[in-house]
Amino acid sequence: MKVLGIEHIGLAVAGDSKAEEFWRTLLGESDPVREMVAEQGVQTTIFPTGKGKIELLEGLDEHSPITKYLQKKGAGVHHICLEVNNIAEAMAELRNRGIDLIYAEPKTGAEGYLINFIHPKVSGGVLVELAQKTI
Ligand code: CMX
Repeated sequence: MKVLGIEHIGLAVAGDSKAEEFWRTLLGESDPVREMVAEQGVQTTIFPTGKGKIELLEGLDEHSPITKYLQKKGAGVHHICLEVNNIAEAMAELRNRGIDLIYAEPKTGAEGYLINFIHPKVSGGVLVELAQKTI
């Protein structure tokens, strides 16, 4: 398993928050990439930083993991995402080492990445996403 680096940090934000304006100002980026990922229940707004991205996440409905997170913990860091070169290999290797992933098979996330997650209960409190670039 090869970790290529931090792909992004996912931040849970409320739809009416000032978060986007803040990140636009801080990063000097007036045109972040927006994508709705219905399967994940999220609207994403992605800012490049040069090394790794900042991904703002809004919940699409009450079933969204982001809506649940905001209700429980409030706005803040929702997950960190590590880019791997081969997610199937990474999942097999982690399972051999006793680390379970949330999905049996990878799903397609924002920007076409193949993704899976390690539950915060397993990692010591942080939701960890693994992502493999496909495009
Ligand atoms: N970070 C840290 N802890 C978290 C957490 C997070 N992101 N999400 C939930 N938790 C904690 C809760 O606080 C709770 O802890 P306690 O038992 O101590 O109270 C526990 O985990 C269970 O919380 P829950 O609200 O019952 O949440 P679920 O177990 O139903 O779901 C999770 C948690 C991680 C399995 C679910 O959020 C999930 O499947 N996440 C993966 C998909 C996802 O998050 N998609 C959005 C991002 C997509 C993208 O980046 O494109």
